Amino acid sequence: MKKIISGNEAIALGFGDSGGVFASGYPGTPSTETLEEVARLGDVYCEWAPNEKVALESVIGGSIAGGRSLSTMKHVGVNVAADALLTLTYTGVNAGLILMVSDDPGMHSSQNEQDSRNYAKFAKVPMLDPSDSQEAYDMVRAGFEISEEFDTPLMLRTTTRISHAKGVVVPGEKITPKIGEWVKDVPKYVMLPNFGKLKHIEVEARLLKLQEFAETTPLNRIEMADTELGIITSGVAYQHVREACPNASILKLGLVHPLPEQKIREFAGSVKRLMIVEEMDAIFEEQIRAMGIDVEIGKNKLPLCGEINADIIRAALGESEGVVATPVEGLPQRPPVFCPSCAHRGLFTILSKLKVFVSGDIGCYTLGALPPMGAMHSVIDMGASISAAHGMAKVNAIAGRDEKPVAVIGDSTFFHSGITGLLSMAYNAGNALVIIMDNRTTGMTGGQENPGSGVTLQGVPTRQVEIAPLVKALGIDNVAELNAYDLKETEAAIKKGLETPGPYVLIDKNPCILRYKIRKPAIKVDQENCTGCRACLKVACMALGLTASGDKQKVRVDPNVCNGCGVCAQMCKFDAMHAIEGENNANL
Ligand SMILES: Cc1ncc(C[n+]2csc(CCOP(=O)(O)OP(=O)(O)O)c2C)c(N)n1
Repeated sequence: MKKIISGNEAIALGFGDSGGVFASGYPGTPSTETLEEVARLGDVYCEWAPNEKVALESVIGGSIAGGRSLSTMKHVGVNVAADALLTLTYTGVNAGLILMVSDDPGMHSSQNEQDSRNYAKFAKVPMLDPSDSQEAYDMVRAGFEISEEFDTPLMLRTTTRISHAKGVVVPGEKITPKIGEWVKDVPKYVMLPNFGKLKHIEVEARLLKLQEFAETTPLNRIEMADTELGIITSGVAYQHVREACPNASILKLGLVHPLPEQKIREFAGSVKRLMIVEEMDAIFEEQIRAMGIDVEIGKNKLPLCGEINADIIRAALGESEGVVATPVEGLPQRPPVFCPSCAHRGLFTILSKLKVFVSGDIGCYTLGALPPMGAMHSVIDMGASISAAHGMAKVNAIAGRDEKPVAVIGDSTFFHSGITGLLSMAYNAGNALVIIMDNRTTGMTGGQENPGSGVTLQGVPTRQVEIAPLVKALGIDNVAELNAYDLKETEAAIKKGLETPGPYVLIDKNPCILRYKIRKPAIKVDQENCTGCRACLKVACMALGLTASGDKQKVRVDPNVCNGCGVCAQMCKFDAMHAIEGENNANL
């Protein structure tokens, strides 16, 4: 039966239909919905891991135990899982293993713009790159077969447009899961140097076999048309090529590593001009040029950064001037902001006031870096807030500077990779204040469960990991609670943490209002008392605005947006903002 589904949904369905047994991943846009969809299938076991390395290692175990396994993550997640991947390529698999990785060209929702095709080359593993939802589905099914036939993990790469755009999928026949033998095979799975050396030779031989396979597999196909222009492409770029150059001949690569050299030579020899259209890095182009093939148009005309579209391709061919996006004058700026009544707002209001150096992390709280808060001064990768703050404190001490850094991290990020940084701070006698915003969810990626939320991906109640005892067990003596909705209390707690020598941890346990659907009555502004001083606007809440009142502009609250946290009211020195009677808005 035909379905109209996204690439992520198609991959989940393909996994279920391929007899998939075990899936594990960590949320990250644009990959997140894949595992959520696997959970919705209902008949396949899946789970959120605390980070991508754990996810990949868990599915390695699943494959060794004989079940077809899938791991899902965003591009930067592969950096976290790379240690496992780079040796998994040596051990190979028992049952098929697919690592799905979603790239984000254009950085719609990421801290960098990595091209995961580099990892396939680096790890010497096959990679498939679908161009629509049907291919995403089919490539999961083909991927398990390739993985098992060649005894290799396989990477399935999507980009944002493939993961999120919907298309028609006609599913194939469902395979009932067959769990294979759980075999003890020391030379295969124990990567001591002696076994590893032999395995490396096998990996190189496997790559040659995969190259032969690449020449004949229908995953790579030539669509011959006008021979004036030939284009080599893959993934979503194929769709843009079809739109921009409907008459061109195309070599569409589905298996993007390793490349089919003979097929590429044959194609290049049959067209007058050769163009390579690939988003981000010049991975095909470098390899094809190294084959001694003349490429007329590639990264000399196409961008290395951001997404490609049909206009950009036409411009590279000299058929149009290209479209330069010019911002429309006079539109109001709408930067991303904290949700109305998010607890992060109170915290950053105070951090901004105290003008401390904030070593930040990745999550909703990263918005604390934006104006008017401007209260986050470094953000690198998940978990870096704590370890970087530790390094800053050490150098500050050497330099004789008396300033203690503040690290801010969310619960999911703390579980992901903050724990080891804090362990180092305790062990190495560090001196930073660490604030853990434990909103009991992975907010930034849409509110996924995590080890602190008390529920699994499959909706089953489970052990809820408490952060305070964990922090104490890591060797931190000073651990206190914080209520970021109470500005005075927050300021006092932060000052105490800064004045106390050594590592100090504050934990805010206010739940995410969006994830837990917390609703409170709106704040009202007493127009008589409001002087229009705008102190309340410093909390950067989208429920607040200005309204003309006589010759003044006074503050108004949009009751449809306000969620009654009362943080703005605490900024008012003129008693002009009140919670609706009978409600204690400051304690959600
Ligand atoms: C290595 C890596 N994996 C995944 C992501 C995607 N991601 C961004 S923030 C985030 C977690 C945010 O949750 P939390 O720390 O609890 O903060 P919240 O958004 O709830 O405030 C995730 C999974 C990423 N940026 N990097």
